[in-house]
Amino acid sequence: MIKTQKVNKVHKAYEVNFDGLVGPTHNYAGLSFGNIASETHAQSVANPKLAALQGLQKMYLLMKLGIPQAILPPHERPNIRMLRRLGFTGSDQAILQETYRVSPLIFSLCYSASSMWTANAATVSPSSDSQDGRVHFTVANLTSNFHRAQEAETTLRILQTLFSDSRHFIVHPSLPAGSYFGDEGAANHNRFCSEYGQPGLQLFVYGKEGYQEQGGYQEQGLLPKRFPARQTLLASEAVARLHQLSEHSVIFAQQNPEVIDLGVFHNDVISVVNQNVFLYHELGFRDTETVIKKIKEQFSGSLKSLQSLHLLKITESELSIKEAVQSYLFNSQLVTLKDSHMAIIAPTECAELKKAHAVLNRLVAEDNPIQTLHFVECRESMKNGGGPACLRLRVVLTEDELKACSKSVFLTEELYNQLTNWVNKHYRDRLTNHDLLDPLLLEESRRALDELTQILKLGNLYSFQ
Ligand code: SUG
Repeated sequence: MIKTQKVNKVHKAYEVNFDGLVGPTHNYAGLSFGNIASETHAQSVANPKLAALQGLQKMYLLMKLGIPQAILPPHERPNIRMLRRLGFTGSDQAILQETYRVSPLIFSLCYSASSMWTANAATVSPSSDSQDGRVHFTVANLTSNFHRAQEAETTLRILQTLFSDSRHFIVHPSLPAGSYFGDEGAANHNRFCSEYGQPGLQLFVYGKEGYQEQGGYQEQGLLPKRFPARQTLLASEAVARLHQLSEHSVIFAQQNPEVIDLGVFHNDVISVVNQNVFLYHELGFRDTETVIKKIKEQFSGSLKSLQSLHLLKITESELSIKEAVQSYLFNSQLVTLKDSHMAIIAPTECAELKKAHAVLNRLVAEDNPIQTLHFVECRESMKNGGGPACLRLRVVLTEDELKACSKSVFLTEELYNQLTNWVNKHYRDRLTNHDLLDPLLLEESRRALDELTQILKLGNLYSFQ
């Protein structure tokens, strides 16, 4: 990492949300060990049409609030290319049949629509923070779960397509595979700043160091005992180096292993930052007080920020970790509106849990920048453990960078209507695990994705094209 801090010129910048569009094979396969919602809803009936529409409605709300909103397309599923790599041969349909015969598990992994959770697509650092003055992306390798690890290749291609201007952007391929460098992207990364275009302080949160699988670490309370820790410190450090961040503007903090064991598989299930506001749970980190102390020192020290920092702590008695996982309160989106007030976009599950609703009401009533509360319905995604914040990748862009990236994926009223019609035309409203065996699903999905690349003007993005 870089020892000195280069001062980049400050430009006005915007935070753009790149939401993952839910793909036509959205289903509940119970693939994520340690993600309680995924396990609980395994084998239930999914509604891909509703899932995609709920995602689009959330994007529409954000756009209407005046926040730039863009879209990342779904990945091609079933992933026939991957099945060929795994040794299956023949026609596409023959490959699917043979895969199911040999391993229903591999079959189901290759149908997962998990690319919708774009908070796991990559880690992003704005140009104001990087030594070379460019926006850096590192694609997440998602090595903890195969159904997610297969996303990296396509994510790289999509980001390189959208951010192709190398004067402004650099997209790094995912870190090497293997347990040492497990990287889950922006879900374990937060950024403090005064204004988006000002240099920021980046908080990288990890679950384990990377080499602690054996040797009594669990007994010492350094590793979770029940569920896996997905993000490693080694990976977070590598991303900070790749992004050319100054060592004064980063903090590495360990998640509390006990909360991972309660279902907090990513840090964005237990904290969220926007600019100078940090909403966190007192038990979220292994040593929360030290983390807060460091944030305070570095926010006023290296950022030289004159703005006050709002540290909004939620205690265990106000909302337990279990209730946080149930309601996904911390997976709300915290966004800055035009008048520099903030809004909190929470999942409707928070309105249904009295204690979560009370926390949100308190936050809005108190003296801090959060002034409005919106509930969004994303139940289809929530049932797989993906709340509002999981569905979006935040990218801070200056005016020049906005001009340099692909505009065709930015949501407008017209694009919203086009995509809504497109979903209604192509998506099923009921999908069971058994339905994945239907040979027509492959054709339907390809037809949908082919049309989508035309709507979004993405060229031939998919391998079947
Ligand atoms: O990686 N669920 C995803 C949810 C990702 C949530 N993202 C963030 N917290 N940012 C995961 O566990 C479940 C798929 C299934 O079971 O079919 C799944 O992959």
